[in-house]
Amino acid sequence: MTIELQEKLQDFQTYIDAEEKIEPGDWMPDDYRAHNVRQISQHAHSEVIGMQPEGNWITRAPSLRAKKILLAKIQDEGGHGLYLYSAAETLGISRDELIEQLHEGKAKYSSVFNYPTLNWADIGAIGWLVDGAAVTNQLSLRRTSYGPYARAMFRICNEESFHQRQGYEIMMKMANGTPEQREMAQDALNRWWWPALMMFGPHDNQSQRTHKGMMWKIKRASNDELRQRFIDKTVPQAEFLGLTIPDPDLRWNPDTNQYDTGEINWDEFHQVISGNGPCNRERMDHHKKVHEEGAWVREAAAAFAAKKQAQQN
Ligand code: FAQ
Repeated sequence: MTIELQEKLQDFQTYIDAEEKIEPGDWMPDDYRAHNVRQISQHAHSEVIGMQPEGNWITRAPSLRAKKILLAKIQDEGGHGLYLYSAAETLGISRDELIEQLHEGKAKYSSVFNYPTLNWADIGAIGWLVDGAAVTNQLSLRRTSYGPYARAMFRICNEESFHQRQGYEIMMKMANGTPEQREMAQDALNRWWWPALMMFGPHDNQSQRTHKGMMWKIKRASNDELRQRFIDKTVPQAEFLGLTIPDPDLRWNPDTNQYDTGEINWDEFHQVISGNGPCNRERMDHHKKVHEEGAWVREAAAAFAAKKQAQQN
């Protein structure tokens, strides 16, 4: 490494340590750029693929009110994907390349969206637990060091908090409904609890990306810290619903002032992120199909932009 590069890297770190934001035109190490492209694009893919499990229930929502709320929520998730793709594009990669990486399996999306939604209670559990986990992570990402990513997070967090509450409302209705509805709510919690905990990624001592992510303040809290924060706020919410968290080892630890939990099934996690979860193939096939069907929209938009550009010249 040349002395000039060493000095640039040091200045960059000093700038980050002073809590300054890195903006698209600023000099940045190649690894910093690549780390952000990877994380932001995987985040964007998660938002967009995450529309599928819930989209499955729009036509079967139990009331017009429920349908309107679910439609709005799913549209929000699509919007989050768009903000995030735009943030990634400021790092010099095109939307087409990002989608290609997803289709070729080079880019991941959150493991949690590879589980099926079997009934209406699952829509409540997704809002409560999946959006609840997402917002726990995203609140910390509002302080991420890359400016466009941090700004996208502010808006996204406001919407995710509403999503969490709409999910909790569904769970509340079902948990206080008929014995069958209550059983559905408990069953949904049983199926979504562990996948929600897996959203935070491997334990800190197994997470290869955490060190650099934290050094560059791209990540502002570690996987385990965020998971614990989520557990500590969600367990009392389950108690309020009168539902049981499906973890026989869960108990309050007065010494740490936190809940202790059982271990996540990491084999299952690795299976899901390597493409072998219950719905991986279905999610990706659907995305590819819809992407192909939408080719004419992209062509029309590109032709319109080119025509406008020609008129301006
Ligand atoms: N699923 O070394 P680490 C939402 C990968 S948004 C799949 O710990 P890092 C909204 C990881 O990418 C949910 N892959 O990595 C919504 C890395 O792979 P790579 C998404 C996972 O980056 C709600 C490898 O394992 N949120 O839900 C997972 O330091 C409802 C090693 O892991 C974000 O993306 C996983 N669970 O930490 C939408 C937030 N965990 O790239 C619709 C931004 C880990 O080396 C409905 N992302 N991996 O091939 C992050 O905060 C971080 O990237 C982590 C992972 C925490 C996900």
